[in-house]
Amino acid sequence: MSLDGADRCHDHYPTRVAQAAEPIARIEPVVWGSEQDGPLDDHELRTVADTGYLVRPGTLEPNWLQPLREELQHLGSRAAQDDPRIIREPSGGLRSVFEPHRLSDLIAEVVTVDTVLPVARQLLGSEVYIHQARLNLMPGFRGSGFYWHSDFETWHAEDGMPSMRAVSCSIALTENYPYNGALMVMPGSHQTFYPCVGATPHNHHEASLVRQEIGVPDEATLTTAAHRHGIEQVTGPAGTALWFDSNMMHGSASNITPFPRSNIFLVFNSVENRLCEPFASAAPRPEYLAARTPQLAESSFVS
Ligand code: 6CS
Ligand code: FE
Repeated sequence: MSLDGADRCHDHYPTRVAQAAEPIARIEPVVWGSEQDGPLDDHELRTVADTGYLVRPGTLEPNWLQPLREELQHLGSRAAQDDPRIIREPSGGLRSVFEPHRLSDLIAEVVTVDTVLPVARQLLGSEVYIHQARLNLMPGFRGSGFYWHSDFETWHAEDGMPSMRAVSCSIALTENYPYNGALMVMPGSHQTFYPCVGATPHNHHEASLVRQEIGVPDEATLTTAAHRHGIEQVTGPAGTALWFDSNMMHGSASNITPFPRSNIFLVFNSVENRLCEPFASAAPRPEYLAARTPQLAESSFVS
């Protein structure tokens, strides 16, 4: 379902409202393509539709992993101190690096491997482009977590993403144990949009990427959602990909173990779902957080 013209930018999911609002049932499909459109089989497609996520071990072969971990360290040490794409932990360590696919050819290659790009195209049922990419380092001892949130709520409110037709692919570069900050999801929560209370502060991303307090559901809503959907933790060896719907409620605990939980986080958006003006923010976020001018690359990949 792709809306043309003015309908395309109609706000179906009002959020950042003045007082608590009822949850809104999702109107879009979750999976837009079918079995013959890519590498996922019918069971995998149904898993994504029903739960909102899919774990695919072996997405990156072992020979990718050490070069990527070294690249991750190089990016962190090479980046200019005042580069806004570098997000640091309160302790000063590296937390995230945005636009890594533009800073590293090796990471740009990951985007187009046959276990990544074709899956995104199949799930979204169209050509795709990178809405946002980041490296999350979640270092040992000092990696602070990510509070519960729906990415789509932020991308809708602050980036102007009109519909739930985007999918995230988080590829583990280190082992994800239950105890080193592995992602937690609420299976099935992708079918409900939870409006959040509180107007978007000016330049919100300068705070929210370290600790998000606006654009997160209140504790009563999260309690109801957790009882309704349960909580699953996604663990697995390096090279495993977690695909999850843009509206999946997720979060991760802090990492006080010696074992880093680093991943490459790629967000694919459908070319049918290009950004409108923000639905609940005065100004769009910077290009490195939300691509507003995706270009066609030589690999016929829109990045
Ligand atoms: O604000 C964002 O776009 C980012 N924030 C989080 C916590 N997850 C999604 C995304 O990377
Ligand atoms: Fe997120």
